[in-house]
Amino acid sequence: MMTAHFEEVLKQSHLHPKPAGLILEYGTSGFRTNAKQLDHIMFRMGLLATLRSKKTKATIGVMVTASHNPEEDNGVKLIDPMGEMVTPAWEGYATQLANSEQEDLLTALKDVTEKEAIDMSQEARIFVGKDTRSSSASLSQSVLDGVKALDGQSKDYGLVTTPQLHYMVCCQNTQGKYGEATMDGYYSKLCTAFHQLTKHASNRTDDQKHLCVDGANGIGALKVQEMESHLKKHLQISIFNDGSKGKLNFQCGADFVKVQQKPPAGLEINPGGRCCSFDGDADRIVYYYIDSQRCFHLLDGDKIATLICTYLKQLINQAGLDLKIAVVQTAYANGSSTRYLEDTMKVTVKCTKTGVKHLHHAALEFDIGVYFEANGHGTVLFSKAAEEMIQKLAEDSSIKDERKKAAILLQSTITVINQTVGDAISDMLLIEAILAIKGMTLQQWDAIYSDLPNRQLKVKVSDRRVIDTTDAERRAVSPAGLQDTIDTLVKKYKQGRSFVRPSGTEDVVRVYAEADTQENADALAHEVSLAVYRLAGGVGDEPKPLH
Ligand code: 16G
Ligand code: MG
Repeated sequence: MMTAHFEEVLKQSHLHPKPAGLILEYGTSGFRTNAKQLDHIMFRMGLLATLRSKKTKATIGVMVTASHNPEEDNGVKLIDPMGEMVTPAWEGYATQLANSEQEDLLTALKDVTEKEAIDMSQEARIFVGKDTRSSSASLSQSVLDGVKALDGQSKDYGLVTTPQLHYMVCCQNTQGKYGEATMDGYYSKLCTAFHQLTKHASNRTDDQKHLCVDGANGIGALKVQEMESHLKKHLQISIFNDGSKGKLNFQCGADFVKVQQKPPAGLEINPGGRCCSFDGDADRIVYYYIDSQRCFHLLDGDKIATLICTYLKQLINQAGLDLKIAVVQTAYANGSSTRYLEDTMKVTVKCTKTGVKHLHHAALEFDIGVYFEANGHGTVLFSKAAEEMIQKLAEDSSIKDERKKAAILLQSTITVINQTVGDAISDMLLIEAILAIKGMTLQQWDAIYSDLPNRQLKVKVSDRRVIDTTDAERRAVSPAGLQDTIDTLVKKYKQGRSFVRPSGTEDVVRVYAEADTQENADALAHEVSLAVYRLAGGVGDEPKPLH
């Protein structure tokens, strides 16, 4: 029987041949590279997702996207039954399968089925989604071919944001308890909760209801348009970079805005107006505005986490609930945000390695875990016990007034949040609701704390794996001497902080520096880049000073 299944795989795999010698790795967010190199990977991920589905006896998701990367790239990642990232052991299988030469593919497949003791007669069901890249249509077809070759059932959701596909998978595997696994189900769940929340905001003016969204010329723009009828004018969105003319992620989108610290091209920005940018698959969001001097102000993932945390803490207190709230960040979090959260707000802050799965995992440890990367990817996780306590209180007819209101707000807050993964649309609705309820402007939100000036740079080296880190990527243990050099450099600058790490998505080493002034942050980043270049095998020209 095993052989029968695999014969079909063998036949089909020749239609999706692997270029000999090509080696790719399932990285921080799946496979990601130039779209031309990905056809065999897609087919094989269709196969692997089918095995994963048989193993877990649940629906598995496969998303075709390269997020904020250029249009020419593409990528793929697998989604586990509860809508979370696929478990690490299977990331390993993904790499093995991807790198097997054509003639070894069956052996590699058999290896997984044996190691995992997979019952091949078990049914399999796969949800597939894709972003708007021109390569995504044929690549997602290759995923579907892989599923079919192993006799799995598939449902093609077509164009969806990454978090929408995570949501669908979770809905399906919870038999609708998390929501209905349709686009309509997604929009009505989120928008109903948004209306419930904003009902509590008194006298919102049209100005306060208006938001400019930079869709990065990607899927997020399409989906915000699709959502508009559900919002019923409770939120009035002007969409820019909707993909009708501009190029995906080109001079726009959340990554561009965060890294360049300036507004995207193609967006009309007026002083004081609220603006936000999504990335290419709408799982990141950052906010920003320009002041009356036309000076740009960014509200990144750290500011978002702080806003959400402040709001939730207040509600929990009002509701009289004993729930522990914590914030999970990475080393990229601005030092000011960490200090504010720990010293002023007195909440627990945990630092993890970069990558959604690490933050998500850490956030699960708390009653309420708010996690955000500075780049704008994040969400809030409520433990089952916390959700039940909130639910019970909201339905308790013996409590009144403030407590009751807080419990009801908390309940709708849970509903508006996509707990499976960071979701730009869901985060946007949550942020808009919080600002409305608190009657807060972006300037007021921004004033909660002031960011320390910072700079991110990248250095090309011949092999980025020579850099090994520890302490949630805050310290380099190799190559020898690098950390000592960084320590010495950091001491030269007031409020200096810097760290280096190999990128998980690009062939570079990333450098982050922060200091009391922008000049100092830039100078520190440059000096650390030079140290990386010299001690870790830099290639090409030596990094030049920024000024
Ligand atoms: C991926 C990660 C993101 C992380 C980024 C870092 C997921 C879904 N996405 O986009 O969380 O911030 O990689 O990239 O995990 P880097 O390693 O190239 O700096
Ligand atoms: Mg993304």
